[in-house]
Amino acid sequence: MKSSSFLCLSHLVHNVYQSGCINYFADVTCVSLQRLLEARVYGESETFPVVNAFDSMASLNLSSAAGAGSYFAHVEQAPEDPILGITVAFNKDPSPVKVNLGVGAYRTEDGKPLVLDVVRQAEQQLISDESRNKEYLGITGITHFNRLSAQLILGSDSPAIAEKRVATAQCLSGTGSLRVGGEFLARHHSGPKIIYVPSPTWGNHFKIFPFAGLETKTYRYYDPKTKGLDYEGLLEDLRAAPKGAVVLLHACAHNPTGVDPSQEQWEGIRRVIREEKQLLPFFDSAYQGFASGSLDTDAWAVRRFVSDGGEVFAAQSYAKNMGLYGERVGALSIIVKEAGIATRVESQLKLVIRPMYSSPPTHGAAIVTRILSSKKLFDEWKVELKSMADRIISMRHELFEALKARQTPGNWEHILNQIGMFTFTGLSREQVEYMTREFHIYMTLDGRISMAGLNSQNVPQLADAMHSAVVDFPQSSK
Ligand code: KET
Repeated sequence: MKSSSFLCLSHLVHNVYQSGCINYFADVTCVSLQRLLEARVYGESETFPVVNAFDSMASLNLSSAAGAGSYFAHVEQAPEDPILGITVAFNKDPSPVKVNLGVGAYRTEDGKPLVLDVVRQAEQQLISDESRNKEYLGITGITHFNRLSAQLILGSDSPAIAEKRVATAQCLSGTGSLRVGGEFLARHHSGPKIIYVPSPTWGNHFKIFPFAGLETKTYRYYDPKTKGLDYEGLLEDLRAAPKGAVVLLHACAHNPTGVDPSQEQWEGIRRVIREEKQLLPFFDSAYQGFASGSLDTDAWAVRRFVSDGGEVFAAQSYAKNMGLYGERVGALSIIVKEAGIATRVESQLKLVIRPMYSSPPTHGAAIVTRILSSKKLFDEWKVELKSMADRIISMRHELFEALKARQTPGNWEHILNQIGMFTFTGLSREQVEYMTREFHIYMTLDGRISMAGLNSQNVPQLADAMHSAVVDFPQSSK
């Protein structure tokens, strides 16, 4: 690291401490800045583009900057997000046959975004309810929504809820729930402020947690050779983690691999986490109902960890399972040992949220509250959810059969075996780039495809593209 850069950051940290306006949060801000410094030390500037800006600040001479007196002439063009940037590239492509299999967003058989019928019904009810207003919500959102969300993930008969051991906050979808949970941990976890995430994982975890103030490390998860779980590697890495560290677990439908532990393997993981290392599990539940089509089956692992009486964090998203992507509705639940702790934890969550975005938006959470509190809507939702999950599963079969028909080299059984919205194809970056260039198939460079973007019309095009890529670049499949 350049020493001038270090001086500049130190100066910034000093200023943060000095400025009275954010003094309560000075520690956390400094943790984040500290992380930026570390990122620079470890050469992670690609992952942390903001660090580049700090570097440039070091050499900034305001009076003679080339940008005609701009304070921001040093700002570098940031790279697009590896997932959301795919949609940006897709939108720019004029081809009529282009297919977007990048972002995990459900599409109908006609390739259109879907607004669930239960969501439309709930919105109709909200519009005609004249008692509603546009006042601010409380800092942790709609109380009824929070209770229903905790019941959805933990089960309506959960002893933890009955014993008032759960603190829940309505947050900005799954991402916001992870971010708030991460910052709460950075401030209050009495164990090491380190979170272990699976390798690979949803890329945003590497940005959310360091900026929340947690050091982020990985544990082995996926074995490219077997295209399955590296169970032994996973256990070994968790056993090597410091006692009390946090472990991020995908509740179901692991993103990007589509590989979940079996119930027996979950038990083995739980024993290491609870009995051997007293680690703290943090579940990311972005796909409840999407993996198996059943809300209860997909919450099995979370409920198993809660049932042993230990502490659990759970971040829920309603983006996928209710199709409420842009409404940004989700919840963070923290399950602790006793009611008194839960009350105090909730009071501290408010101190995390208030300076971040003050309070969450109303509309999405009001929709969810209507659906979860009406037996009729809830039952209808389960049917719609199952039909989305089933359509994805049928696309797995269609793609598998299409590759078989083309006699595409390789074993493609994993397309059938993987779970949830994605298939981790094993295609290399070179193959993906070729498919985008030649066939207008848009997908993430790690070889992940969103099965939810497939339909009977575009499966043949994808199969042709995969076939050509594998034949033309045979050595590069992972
Ligand atoms: N966790 C996981 C594992 C996840 O895949 C996503 C979204 C989220 C959390 C956050 O979702 P939210 O919309 O904040 O509730 N994943 C898809 C979209 C994205 O990258 O934002 C994706 O992987 O395509």
